[in-house]
Amino acid sequence: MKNLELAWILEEIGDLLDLQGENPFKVRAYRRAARTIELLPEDIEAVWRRGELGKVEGIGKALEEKINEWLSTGVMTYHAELKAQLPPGLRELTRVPGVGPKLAQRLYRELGIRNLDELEAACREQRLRHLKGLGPRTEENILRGIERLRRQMERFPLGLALPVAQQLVRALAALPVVQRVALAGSLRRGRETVGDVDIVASSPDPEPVMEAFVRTPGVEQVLARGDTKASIVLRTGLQVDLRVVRDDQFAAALHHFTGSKEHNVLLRELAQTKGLKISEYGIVRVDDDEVLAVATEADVFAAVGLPYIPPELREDGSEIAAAREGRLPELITVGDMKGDLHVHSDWSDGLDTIEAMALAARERGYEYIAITDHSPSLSVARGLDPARLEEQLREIDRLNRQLAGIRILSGCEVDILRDGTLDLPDELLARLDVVVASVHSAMGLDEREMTDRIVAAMRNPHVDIIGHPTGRILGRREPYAVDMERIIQVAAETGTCLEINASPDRLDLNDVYARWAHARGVMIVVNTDAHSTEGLDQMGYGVTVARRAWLGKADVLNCLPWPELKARLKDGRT
Ligand code: DGT
Ligand code: CA
Ligand code: CA
Ligand code: ZN
Repeated sequence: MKNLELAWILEEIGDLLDLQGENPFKVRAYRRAARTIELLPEDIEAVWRRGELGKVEGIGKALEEKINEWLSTGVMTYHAELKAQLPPGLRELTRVPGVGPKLAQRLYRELGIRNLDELEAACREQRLRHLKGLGPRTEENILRGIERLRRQMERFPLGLALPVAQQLVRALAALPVVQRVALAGSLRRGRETVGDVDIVASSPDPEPVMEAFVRTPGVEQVLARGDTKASIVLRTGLQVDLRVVRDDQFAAALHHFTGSKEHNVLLRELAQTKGLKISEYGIVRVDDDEVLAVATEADVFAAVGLPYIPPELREDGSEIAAAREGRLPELITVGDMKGDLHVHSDWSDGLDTIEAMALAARERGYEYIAITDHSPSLSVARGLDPARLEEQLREIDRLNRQLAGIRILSGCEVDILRDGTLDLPDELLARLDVVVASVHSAMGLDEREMTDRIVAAMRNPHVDIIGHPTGRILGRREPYAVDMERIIQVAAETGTCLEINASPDRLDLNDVYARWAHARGVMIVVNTDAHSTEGLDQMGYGVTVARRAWLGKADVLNCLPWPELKARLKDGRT
């Protein structure tokens, strides 16, 4: 699929037009088209071949021609020309908090600043304060923004890297000379951000594999290309490393390049005590230099007397001790999920009807799905007032009578107001199956106020779940100030569940907090917060976080069948 690449180009056009001070409607049109194409469930090339580009929402005549040119020639002249008109680093200036396109343009015109490094130098040399409307505070803020941006730019969010990496793996797997191919590195371990993507393949003939790899669509730069190793950088800035080995070396190589480094070091030490030497090439008995045959990763672990350790646990080395002592958990899998307890419908800011969401849940093998639309104070998301929520309850009743094979639970995602109260009356909350309470406003409260606010919500006898408990958006918004230790303690006391929000730009709780909460007796729930039927497919990201938190299916609320789930909810206990 070329959808992501095309979306990326359109997004860049939007940014470049914005930098040139173009008409905001035009700018927005490109950004909207980018969003549509990114979310399009179908391959854009297939749509194009049917001649139906013009039918896609937001693609007018002019854009259709540009896409047509790009799909048939690989070049979009308009994009190339726009890019040539501005220095390449200018776009990244607008990613600094507080630097919009207007300011970026002025900095370029008036001070000749073309990229982040030059902006940083200009701030340090106090040159910005001479521009009209700017002062020493601007320089300080920009410097702080650059520092934060640099930290974020070094790593890629899992949600961006994984689909691209899986596509590369599929393309390599399709080559006849490739025997086995798999993701490795931090991506396979499911870390929420990755430094780069690592792929391991086996083949008797690496050359054509390397050749195909460096010719991947969207490659901006080939960093290295050897007999067994190649590195590329994609236009999005994502680096991908590929190693190609002989098939009898594959398992050892996969294990090695999956890491983590700490895991590898400790495993090698353990191997040494058993007279073995583990390397990326295989396992050798030190006495007689005999090479042990390892066909799978399980064989690698078995060679040192350990059970298989899933990649998500291979992090700080404590997993090796746990494996030796037989304390490895049986990790949760996507197949264990019995339902989703936080999704939105078109009654608030979702795209699909309740019925469509329910049918999509049934298709995914779920037993239940809770519709949790927003509450009234979130008016931007068309939150439901009590009257509309009552109406929704009737609609859910009606659908439950009509649909077989899926149970629709009534619910809502109620806003936790600044003072810790909720914006729907208790009598109404009491009638819902599932109540998720979340913070969506006043995120700048100090730690004490924010913690008290969420604690108050957990003490409400109808609140079952705290949604996205720390409020972070990966790469865009830091968590709000909150005392998680206390939140976890009160969650345990009140029997409130804490959510792992599976949306890849949230992953909130993160793995560390989720593990910690579980250890203190808090029930975890993994929800997608889907705003469309496709959003339900993001469950895997949340399950990955749960696996990294060492959770099994008994630790996660929505692995329970409905009668048991009901009994665990607050209103079900009384
Ligand atoms: P990242 O890319 O920063 O998110 O993290 P990783 O873990 O993917 O690290 P990366 O890409 O540098 O290397 C992939 C794996 O290769 C790493 O997890 C373990 C293995 N590896 C790399 N360098 C070393 C090393 O110096 N010693 C050992 N034992 N293993 C290494
Ligand atoms: Ca990596
Ligand atoms: Ca790497
Ligand atoms: Zn939500």
